[in-house]
Amino acid sequence: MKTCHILGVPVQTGASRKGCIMGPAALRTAGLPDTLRQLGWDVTDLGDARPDQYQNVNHTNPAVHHLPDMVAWTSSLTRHALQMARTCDVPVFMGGDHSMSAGTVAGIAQHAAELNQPQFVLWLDAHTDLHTLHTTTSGNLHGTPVAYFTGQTGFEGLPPLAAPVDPHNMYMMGIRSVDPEEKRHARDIGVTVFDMRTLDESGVIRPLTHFLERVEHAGGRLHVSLDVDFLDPEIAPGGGTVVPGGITFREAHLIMEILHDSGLVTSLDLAELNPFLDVRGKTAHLLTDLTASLFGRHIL
Ligand code: Z70
Ligand code: MN
Ligand code: MN
Ligand code: MN
Repeated sequence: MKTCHILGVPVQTGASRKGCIMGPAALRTAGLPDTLRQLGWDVTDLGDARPDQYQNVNHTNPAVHHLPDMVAWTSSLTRHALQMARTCDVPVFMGGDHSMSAGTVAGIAQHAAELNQPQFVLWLDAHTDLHTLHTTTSGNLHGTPVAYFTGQTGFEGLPPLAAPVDPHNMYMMGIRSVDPEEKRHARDIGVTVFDMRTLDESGVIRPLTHFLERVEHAGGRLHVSLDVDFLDPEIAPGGGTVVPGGITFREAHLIMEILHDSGLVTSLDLAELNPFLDVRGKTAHLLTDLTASLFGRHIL
């Protein structure tokens, strides 16, 4: 039986609106661990992680806020993710705002380096989250994890990375809100972005299949990071950032089913669920069902 360890990550200080702290509780209430058990997985819920001891860290960009929180969460989550990756088949991280991924991906990538396998990341989001501490104008640190774990400069005070993810192994889908500095950064470092125009023109299957063939060919490990705002706000109202024109219910399930069939996914983040903004648990249930599709639920 394949094993899955689940960790709650109640962090909300990376976002502008409070509420993601309740994300792990909402996903448990929606039945995520039991849903995966019913699909035949050996599931262990590790409970919620805590941030490490807070340090005094300041930054020259006055917009940046809650940097000590991100530092404390990143060091804690890097350790947790490494340990989980060593001890189970597929770690799942229930956030929490997307700043969580600075730590989860850093730890996951460290494990891939131990195994001498390349780490790939599929970033499912309306945003590229490619700011550094210097380029962010909102100061919301959930807009920075990708630049951090790909090893970009401009993260003074954050833990040094043991194994940065190669930007060439980083694919993004659903992108439809990118700040000017992030555009420059995405081009400069060579991240592959399938924006909404690309998905409208070619559908979701072709870009995804192309990506999965690359992962398979390279013998890579695959981390999937799912931000609630990847999905259209009509089907996923429980997110803090409303960006119209997102992925539909059917596209989202299809993506998860194709990912499952590939057999390549080795870890998962569920980020940015804000139960305070959700409507009768709709988004928590949708994330649970999408995770079920990723873990092998079939219609027939
Ligand atoms: C914008 C910023 C962001 C998520 C919003 C938005 C960042 N680029 N990320 N919601 N998940 O503020 O830096
Ligand atoms: Mn995000
Ligand atoms: Mn986003
Ligand atoms: Mn490369």
